[in-house]
Amino acid sequence: MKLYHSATSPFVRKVMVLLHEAGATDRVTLIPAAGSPLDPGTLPVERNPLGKIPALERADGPTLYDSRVITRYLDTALEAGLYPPAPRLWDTLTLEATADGISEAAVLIRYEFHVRPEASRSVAWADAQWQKIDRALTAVESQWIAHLSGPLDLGQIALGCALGYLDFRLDDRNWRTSRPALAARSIAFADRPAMLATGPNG
Ligand SMILES: N[C@@H](CCC(=O)N[C@@H](CS)C(=O)NCC(=O)O)C(=O)O
Repeated sequence: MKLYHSATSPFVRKVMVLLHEAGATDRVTLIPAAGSPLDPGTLPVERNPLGKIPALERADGPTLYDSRVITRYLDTALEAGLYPPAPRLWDTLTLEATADGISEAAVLIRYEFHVRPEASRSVAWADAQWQKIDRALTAVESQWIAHLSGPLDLGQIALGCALGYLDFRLDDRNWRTSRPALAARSIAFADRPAMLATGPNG
């Protein structure tokens, strides 16, 4: 399989962490890809019409995207067990959606200030994206800490990748302030070998 990859993407990182946790990094060849909505560059637009990564090219079927489809596919193919049976599955999927929403809003803030032409940038719009992140982090702090103590799943992995991206790109927003439980968990999670081996510094 070929994985269209960038070390800075929190969505690609989810897939890479799954592969590391499953001991299956040798199952994919990484294809470097980089670009943006304004300049697709080497993004796999022929494989994913949305022009986004990750995308997973398979020998025996159409290319898969987005990250949640790829992680479900690999979890099944590798029997990784990172999506638990229902009813816990619904919690795992909701946490994964919450974490991916944090990453999406953070990537949009990044694009706003580094991709959009300077004359059309909007601080108010970027701040509105941050409000989504802020609410999601507050929800995690108040409702999800017990889940984070449970068996490893894709909700936890997606959250670890989202927080890693906030530290990487939006550190000045100080997301840890008033979230002591999540801050402590994030430090422990970031120490997992699969996290240390992936991401912008992996
Ligand atoms: N919902 C998608 C989001 C993927 C995404 O936004 N990837 C970014 C890189 S972090 C990208 O490819 N951006 C290029 C673009 O938006 O044109 C997923 O989970 O895979």
